[in-house]
Amino acid sequence: AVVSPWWRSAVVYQVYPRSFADSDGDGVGDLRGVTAHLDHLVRLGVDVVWLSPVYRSPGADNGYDISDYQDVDPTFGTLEDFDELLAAVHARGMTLLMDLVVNHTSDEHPWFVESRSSTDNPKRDWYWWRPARSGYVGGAPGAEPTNWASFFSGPSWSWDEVTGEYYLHLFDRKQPDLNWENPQVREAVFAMMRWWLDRGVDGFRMDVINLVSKDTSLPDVVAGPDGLGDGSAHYANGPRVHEFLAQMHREVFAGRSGRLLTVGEMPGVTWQEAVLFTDPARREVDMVFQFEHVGLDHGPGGKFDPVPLDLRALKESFGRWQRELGSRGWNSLYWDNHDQPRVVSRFGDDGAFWRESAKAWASVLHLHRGTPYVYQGEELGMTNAPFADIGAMRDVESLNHYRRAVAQGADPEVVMRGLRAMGRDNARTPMQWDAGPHAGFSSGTPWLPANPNHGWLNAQAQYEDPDSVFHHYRRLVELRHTMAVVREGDFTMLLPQDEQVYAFVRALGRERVVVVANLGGSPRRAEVDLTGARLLLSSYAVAEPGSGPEQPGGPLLRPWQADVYLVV
Ligand code: ISL
Repeated sequence: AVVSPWWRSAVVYQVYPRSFADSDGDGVGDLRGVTAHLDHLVRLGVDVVWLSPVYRSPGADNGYDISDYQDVDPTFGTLEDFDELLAAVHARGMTLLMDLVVNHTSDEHPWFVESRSSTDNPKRDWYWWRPARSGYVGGAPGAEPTNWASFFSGPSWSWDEVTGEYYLHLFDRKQPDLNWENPQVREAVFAMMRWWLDRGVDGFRMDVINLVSKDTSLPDVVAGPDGLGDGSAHYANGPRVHEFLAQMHREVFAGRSGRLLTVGEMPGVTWQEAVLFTDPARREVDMVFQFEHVGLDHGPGGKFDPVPLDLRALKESFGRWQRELGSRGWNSLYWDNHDQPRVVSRFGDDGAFWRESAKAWASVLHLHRGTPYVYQGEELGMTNAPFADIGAMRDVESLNHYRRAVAQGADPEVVMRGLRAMGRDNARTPMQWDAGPHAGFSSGTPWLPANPNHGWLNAQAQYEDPDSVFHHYRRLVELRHTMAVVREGDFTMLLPQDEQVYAFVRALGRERVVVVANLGGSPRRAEVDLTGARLLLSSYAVAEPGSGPEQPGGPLLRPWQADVYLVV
């Protein structure tokens, strides 16, 4: 029999170090802060820590712009602090993933500094340099080599005066794209990865790794009114991406032992591609982060023009991924990360039903088949933050979007509404440890203020409350660790057309786990037969008399009531 990989029973916890815990009072979280709070993760029961970037960086995108891959940024500490953290993680029986950001570097990385210095230096071809569009003056509007929009607003090419050419940056202008066509680039990346594995890390979360292979003919795309369009058809899941990842696997991971894990972050990945990326026989990556479900509330104007979530669309999407990655491949499961607004504010109710809705969304996610990811603070039900105005925001994506949208005539208040709902800073306010100043995050002034709700919403309060969101997450982790049906069971969606109830069955042998979740603020009957079912976990602490599983026609669920049943 095939032994199933260890990570099928694992839960991963993402630490965003800038906002987790500040040990030295400079207002920015750091590695010693993470080490000091590892017992929070132990209490929760997670298996793996994914650490967002701590490498040397000018900080244009909070560390996703790296200027030295083999050092720690002084804001976060030193390599010695890193080794201490790694040892402390291992001592607690957990493993640690680094964030691997190799689609691009910082423009201050020595590779790019050299590359931009002349057209004939040995590293010129390590990045994407192109002359201005023919017939145009370099630097003039519309002279960019392609009309692709950057993820962070504006063109994805910037003009460089020194050598009179443009360089490609799918993200900010301070994040030039590496040219993976050049074998030396790949070798340099692989050598760096081996260096970290030799140091003891247990794998990588690979930033936008499905964008590394571009269509080298760099075609234009259909453009919007501002002359820019979505170029992703020419760089997402590109022609050589599988070849590159297979080479990475051979040159970096093959032959290494231990509890290794690789997860590729892949905007725009389809399930068909995901099967190929994660089929163990192909030796590329263990799992991928897909984006379908976090795009369902993006409106006609994009992510900052949100529309209400249609639950049927979510079920169609998740159901399809569960089915198609059922026998080959493996799913990652997430609502939150450092790029997404908080799930309880986004899809739940962060007012009257804060607790129940946070738990309901947690149960739905964690009982799917796949590896769940918990983003720091999600296990407390942390919410979006009240940003007064653009001056209170820090994220480069939000700032660029605001500047460009307002310059193009948008109403600033309308732009702010989109940013308040969807901006990435919502996920980046300090971790709420206790009710004290700055939520116990820092003794100094935090780089982004703590959410004012930390007076009642904090870890300390939740440890002591058996009915807390924290203990609910802890129980979900425990279910995965103790029940084979949660890890390996088949998945069947129920009631696909119901607009408010999310229900499904996991089955393994004679065991069935049935999840019945009312994801709305009004009572709702779920037409699910629960004869003989035993309640394992609910979003409500106390069952309402007569509301049990045995009701004819299925249970009548209270607002945001999500129940997990076992049928044997
Ligand atoms: O949030 C997004 C912008 O709308 C996403 O498209 C995001 O940029 C995309 O998921 C890629 O994210 C990763 O790479 C970015 C970095 O800013 C994100 O923090 C990182 O998770 C560039 O490195």
